[in-house]
Amino acid sequence: MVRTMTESGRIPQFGYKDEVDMNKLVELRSLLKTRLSEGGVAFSYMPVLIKAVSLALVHHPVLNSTVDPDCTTITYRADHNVGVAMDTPLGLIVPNVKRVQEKSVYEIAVELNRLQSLGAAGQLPPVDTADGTFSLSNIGAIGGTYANPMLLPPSVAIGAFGRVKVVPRFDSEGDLERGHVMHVSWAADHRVIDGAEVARFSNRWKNYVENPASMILDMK
Ligand code: CAO
Repeated sequence: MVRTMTESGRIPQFGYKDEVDMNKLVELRSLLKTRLSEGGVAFSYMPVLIKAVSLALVHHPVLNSTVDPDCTTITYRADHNVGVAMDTPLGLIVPNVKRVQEKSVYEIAVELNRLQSLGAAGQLPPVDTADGTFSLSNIGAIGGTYANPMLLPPSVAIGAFGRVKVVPRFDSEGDLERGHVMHVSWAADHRVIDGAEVARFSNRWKNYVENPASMILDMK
């Protein structure tokens, strides 16, 4: 953490934050969670949030690139190896779900369960932490609303999720209703990615998350 975060602190980072309507995903998860738990698979919001990242990266591949330390070479990565920051007994570890672009949401859930069990036991092998191309930090699993995530070099983008909260919202008729809201905070390497690209990526990701049914149109 000392080495990686010191290196990260030298990179000019662009921050971008937004609010996400989680109503449909909360409903979808409660439907699928019971079914998956029968097969022993824990199903949180993360598998869907991770898949939505991959679907959005298809349209914004620069966010899935890596750069060398002096930022003279940028490599666009074909695989979406999405790292997930884990709070483990050994401290912060960021294993990654490999080739998310080829995986179903179910397969991502199974892989996340595997990584979480190994992380909790302090037994994550180096292969699971190597070669991440994008990172996510679900700090909302612990609490909080916003975070300023820091890049994990050589990757150039990271997102942090706050806690899903129940809040009062107005519907399209102007009537008050119960809403589920989550905040997302992105950071990107501003040497290679401009802010508008981060905003467009975030909008596309947010659209998938707010309308999870739309994801099936773009899944392979
Ligand atoms: N808002 C509301 N509920 C949340 C939530 C959020 N943002 N994130 C998780 N939950 C819920 C889950 O849905 C699950 O609910 P059920 O018990 O009803 O199924 C429960 O909290 C436990 O989830 P989890 O933590 O086991 O699973 P996850 O896939 O959501 O997250 C992991 C996995 C590894 C990301 C998380 O456990 C973790 O370690 N988070 C901390 C990350 C961290 O330390 N970030 C800082 C890095 S920089 O120092």
